[in-house]
Order: sequence, then C-alpha cells, then structure tokens
Amino acid sequence: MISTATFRASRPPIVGPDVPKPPFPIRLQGYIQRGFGRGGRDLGCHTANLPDDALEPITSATEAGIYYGYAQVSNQHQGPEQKGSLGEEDLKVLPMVMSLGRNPYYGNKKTSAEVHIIHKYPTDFYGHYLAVVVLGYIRPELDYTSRESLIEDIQTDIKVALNSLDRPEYSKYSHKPLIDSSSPE
Ligand code: RBF
Ligand code: MG
Repeated sequence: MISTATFRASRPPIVGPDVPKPPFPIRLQGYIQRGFGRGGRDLGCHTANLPDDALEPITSATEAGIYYGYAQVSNQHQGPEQKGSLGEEDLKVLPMVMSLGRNPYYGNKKTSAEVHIIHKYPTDFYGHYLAVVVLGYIRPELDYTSRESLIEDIQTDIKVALNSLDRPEYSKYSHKPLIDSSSPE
C-alpha cells in the first residue's frame, strides 16, 4: 500500500479527465443498509451503505478506493417508517463521495460501498432506495495514524469531488433523474 504520509502531502484540487472515461459511468442502486454507525459518530460524516448484492457493477470494474459522482435518494423505502420525512431538496440528484473497500483504518472484514451525499439532511433515511452514478476515482483507501487525519482527508475529498464535478461533462449527469419515477425495481 502507498505511504499515507506521502500521499497526504500533496492532494490535487481536481482529479480525472474532463470527460468521464470507462469504466465510468458506473451505476449502483439498492435499499440503504444500516452500517456500523461510525461515519456519523466518529467522523462527523454520515454514509449510506449500499447492500452487498448491489456492488458487482463496481467491484467487477475497478479497485477499492474513494470515488465521486452523483446520488439520489427515493421516498420509496423498505422496513419501518423513519422518524422524519425527506423534502423536495433532499430527493434531488446531489453530489456524493463514495468509499469502496474495507476501511483499512478500521480493518473491516468485508468490502462495503458507503456513499456520503454532500447535502444537509433533516433526518436519517435507512431503508430508502438509493441510486448512484460513479463518475471518477479520487484516491486509494489509506490507513491512518489518527482519526483527525482521516476526517481531514474526507473533507478534502468533498472539495475535490465538487471541483471535479463542476465540469460540463460531469454536471450533465445531475440534470436527469437517477431514479426512474415509475418504480425502483
Ligand atoms: N476509511 C479508511 O480506512 N481509509 C480511508 O482512506 C477512507 N476514506 C474515506 C473517504 C470518504 C469520502 C468516506 C466517506 C469514507 C472513507 N473511509 C475511509 C471510510 C470510513 O472509515 C467509514 O465511512 C466509516 O468508518 C463508517 O463506516
Ligand atoms: Mg454508513
């Protein structure tokens, strides 16, 4: 694995070509699963975990790492009703960063895909249907010597994702729904 210190020392503000290149775009979707709860609690960064059976389109095409793209949450959900409800702004196509892998800092046993949507939500939304389009790669997963440096890098990832999406061939993916309005399946 690449040295975390070497990598962290120079982070480019924008990544990827001006036009998404294969294997991107990669589309993933499924009902949001409950994760370890660490994202919000330890890192101040909530993540929506995709179900294991939704990962094949990306695990077959690319490696573990941090990615950027867009996400859309649906009002359709499985399981118990949530406490609050999502409004129109929460249901739009929104920018996201995604971590794919085994979180070396935490040493998970299995690969997960966790999506952090760059938006302030009024409530959590476990069980809701989530669709994402992954448009590019930001960096490899790193092991960290402190939680603070992981938090700092996630904040950098968010800026890099926003800069990278702010190019016409990327932004156009935010102009049409990722979720088919008729039915999620
Ligand atoms: N976990 C790691 O162990 N190493 C990483 O480099 C790493 N980068 C992340 C980048 C982003 C944008 C996000 C949302 C998560 C990242 N994580 C990383 C995963 C993090 O450990 C995980 O979301 C929490 O532990 C909650 O499961
Ligand atoms: Mg999560």
